[in-house]
Amino acid sequence: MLTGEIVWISFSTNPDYIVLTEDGLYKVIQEDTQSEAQVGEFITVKGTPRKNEVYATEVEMLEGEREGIEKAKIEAFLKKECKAFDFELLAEDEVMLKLVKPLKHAAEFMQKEIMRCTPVINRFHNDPDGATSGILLKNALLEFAKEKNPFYEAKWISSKQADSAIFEMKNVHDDVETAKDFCKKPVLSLVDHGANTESVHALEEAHKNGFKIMIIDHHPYAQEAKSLSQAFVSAREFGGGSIHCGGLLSYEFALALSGKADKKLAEIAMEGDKSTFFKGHLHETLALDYLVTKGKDLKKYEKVLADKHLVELNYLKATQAIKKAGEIAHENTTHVIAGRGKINLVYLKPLHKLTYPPKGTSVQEVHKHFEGKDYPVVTIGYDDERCIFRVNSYATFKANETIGKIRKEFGSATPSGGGHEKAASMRMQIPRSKEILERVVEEVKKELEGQE
Ligand SMILES: [Mn+2]
Repeated sequence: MLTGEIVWISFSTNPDYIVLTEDGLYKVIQEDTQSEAQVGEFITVKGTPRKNEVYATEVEMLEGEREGIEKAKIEAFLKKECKAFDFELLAEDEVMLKLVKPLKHAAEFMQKEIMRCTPVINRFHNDPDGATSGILLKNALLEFAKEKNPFYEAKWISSKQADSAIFEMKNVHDDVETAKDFCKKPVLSLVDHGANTESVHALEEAHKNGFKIMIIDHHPYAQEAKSLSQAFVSAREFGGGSIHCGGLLSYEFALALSGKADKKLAEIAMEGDKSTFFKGHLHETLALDYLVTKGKDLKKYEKVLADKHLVELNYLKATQAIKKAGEIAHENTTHVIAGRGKINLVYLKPLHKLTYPPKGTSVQEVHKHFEGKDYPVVTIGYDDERCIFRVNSYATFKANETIGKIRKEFGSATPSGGGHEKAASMRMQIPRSKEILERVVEEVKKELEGQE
């Protein structure tokens, strides 16, 4: 006899059940019975056991007090089975040390979901940091499943590449559709994106739709994003930031979840996000940077990363594309003299036809020739919708501060913007973009003229 909670039901006329009991998972095959139970209901089954399968001769539903007793036993079983591994920190500082607890909590949360056969939507940011995060997550979930849940299927994990660092309303609609393929709601895992204020609206919608949510991120975070999540790992919550990148956090999460993780993926992530925790140079990083703009297929990324020749091929394609973009950017650059300093204005529209590299890389291609100069240089890439700033080390100008000032002046005509002192960007709205750009240049000019 077997008693437990139904955690999975097959899509068939006389369905099989996967039942979570106080001593593990069993598949119940209905041969002589024809019950129609729901996920989350408790049953007692009589029948012939064969390994972890039972051929049912009798299925009885449990209710009330008996259900309560079984529920408590299963909770106790999950508590015993789902314990995060101790893990070493690849990069150790105060922020990472403080993240150990939320990482372990997130790992145990996911372990329990895997034990419950919950499908996972594994959404990741569309850059090398995000893509490696997505790979680390998926593999850790499958590794844990391999050890603990023989019924868990790889196809229950739906990996999806985001279009930005924002979890959007259209994503929720897509996830609601994905959920229809399963007998239960998947848990939503958002890595290297989704924690910011701009994502809150969609997170609320996902919550309303019954999704449990896990977020692992290092972008600026909103308190609401934390409140809406069952598990929330944010480097920003403990004073961290860009160097504590998604792939680094996902690597530690993977170790906590399954005891195993590929360190190289964390290194690619760190290089991709320019984390100072990693000093090396890997061709995989640029290859992946190129690949994420050409498709959205996590399996393809893994295939390329596992093959030296494919890495080189994609690295070369990326390098050539950057060189070409740099030439176009250079041809479309004008200069403004500002005291001892200089402003480079790169018109980005001619680059729109290129799907790779990102516009920031093209701006950097122009800017890099001025990096070591002994006078201040600010390079601004612009089109009707954005300004991208690069500031050389000599300049005391702070791009993020000027963006803040401009955004205060123009309000909703500059819907978003920010970044660092030396590299930042701002969105502009079309009817006023020319006027905004003129103000930006005026402001930068004043700052550079004020510097010796
Ligand atoms: Mn990142």
